Amino acid sequence: NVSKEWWKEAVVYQIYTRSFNDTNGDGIGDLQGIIEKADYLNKLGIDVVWLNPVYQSPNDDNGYDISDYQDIMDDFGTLEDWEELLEALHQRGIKLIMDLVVNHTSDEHEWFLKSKSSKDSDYRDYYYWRPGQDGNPPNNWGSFFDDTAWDYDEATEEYYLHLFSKKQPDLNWRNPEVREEVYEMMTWWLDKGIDGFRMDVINMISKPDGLPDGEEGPGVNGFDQFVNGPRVHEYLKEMNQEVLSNYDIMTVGETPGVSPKEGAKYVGEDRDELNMVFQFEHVDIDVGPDGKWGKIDEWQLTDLKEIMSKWQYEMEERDGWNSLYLNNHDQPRMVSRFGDDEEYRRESAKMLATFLHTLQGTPYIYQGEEIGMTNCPFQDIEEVDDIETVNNFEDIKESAGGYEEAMEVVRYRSRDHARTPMQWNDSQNAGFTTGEPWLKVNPNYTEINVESALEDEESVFHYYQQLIELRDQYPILVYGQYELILDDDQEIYAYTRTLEDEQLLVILNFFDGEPEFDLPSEIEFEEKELLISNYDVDEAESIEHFLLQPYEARVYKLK
Ligand code: TEU
Ligand code: CA
Repeated sequence: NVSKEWWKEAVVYQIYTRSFNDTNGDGIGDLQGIIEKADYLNKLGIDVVWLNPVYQSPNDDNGYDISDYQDIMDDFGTLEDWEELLEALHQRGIKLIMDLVVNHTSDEHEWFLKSKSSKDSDYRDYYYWRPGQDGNPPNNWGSFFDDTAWDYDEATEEYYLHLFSKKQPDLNWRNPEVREEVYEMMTWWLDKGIDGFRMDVINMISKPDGLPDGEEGPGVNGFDQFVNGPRVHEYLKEMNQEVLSNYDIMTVGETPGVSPKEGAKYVGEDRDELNMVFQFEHVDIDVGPDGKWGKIDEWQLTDLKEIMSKWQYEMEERDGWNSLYLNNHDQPRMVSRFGDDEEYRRESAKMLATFLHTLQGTPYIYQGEEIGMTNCPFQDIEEVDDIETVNNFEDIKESAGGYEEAMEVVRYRSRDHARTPMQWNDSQNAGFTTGEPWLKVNPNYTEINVESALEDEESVFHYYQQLIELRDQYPILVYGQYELILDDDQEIYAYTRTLEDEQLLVILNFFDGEPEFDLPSEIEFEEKELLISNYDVDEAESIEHFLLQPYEARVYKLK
């Protein structure tokens, strides 16, 4: 018996402001650009917008390096623009959640400038400063964007910790003053009327005593030490107590390296921490033994079923709630990765959308996903801006065995696939900007764009609209209990959802073959109703046994 909550019934739309819509011709998306598209968002039918960081930032990592938490990045506008955006969304019944990046700040944040100024500074202990060991860093931890997680400061002769770039020093959460500052800042935003937070790498905020060496690669060295650290739940309970519990909001924590069992500790109903986490198991499915930037791993549909089903079953069992996503600003485009971005782009985009919106959990749509945007054919590393791809490129070249081979990996995995400008129409720069776009526009914008999607009844956009409407209409889509069927099938992913005496049957062909579907005999019903499908289906047709078309998706309601 799952408890009812508005954030369980919501569909979230993620906006990467820099790439969404530019209104002043500087080539960078801005807050006015979102306001201009508020009716578009409303038309799609989404309930919540999640904004990637829009705070003051020197942009070493596109806003994930924050120099002032209580002001807006100049590129994006002003605090007044932000207030206007909040109102434009609220007027349309759309909620707004903000990105909370408090594992680290920018090295240009005044806390860090003070911290760095002297060993005796009152702010010294806001960050992790340690002496080296015989000229080497204090431990073996790696950074996601550099070899070592430590940078040496000549003036005070100590190293500071940065799990991401050296312009993103990690905050010291052991210091109660740091926690108080963070809670005050959160309260300031909540009092402005926002509806929640997405919390960046929130499971990395607690570092173990003594900062011991960790395991070496294939991923980032020391990962085992700094994720799900010893005091992380204590901090989140405190944050919940002091801040979150005072408001009717939603929270979603980004938690790399978390299993359902660990995940449930963050989101279990009686834990009083967060509402949901973004888990990474399914988006790491193609990460091989050499790590994220190594050789791309083959995966089977049964692997995906196993991961997703595990999360479906265990969240229900442990009174947690799933977040549902197949891409975001850090991941390649889902249709290129899990579907087919050529012949069956439209069909596979709809099939994957059906998948996301018919599982138990809250679906997150990443901008452009609703028109089936694809990965970008980057030819040259010069076309890529992302700090992660660029900083790792030397290593990628080495392990891939050459420049062209490395570009293959980039064309598969770079975060910039998600960050190319939103494709609004077929005019120059896809209607994103009248100036020079900050990042290359995907050349396929003449074909894939919002304007043509809105004109076409059969478009991916209209299919998303329909899926979102269905969730509003049928509580079983939100709350129904998931059960995998045809477990071993390598082409078809099928499941049922059950709520009281109702049942849904979801049938998804994940590939371009035409596999046979055989209805398991334990599924019994008298009447069936087709709720949605991505091909024309004869509704009278029996579903005991039939052939699926490439990337076909069907959802039936059974009685
Ligand atoms: O990402 C954290 C994270 O672990 C990864 O998903 C990251 O994108 C990287 O690809 C690891 O290989 C979050 C943000 O979503 C990301 O955009 C930021 O760069 C990062 O934290 C630092 O704030
Ligand atoms: Ca602009």
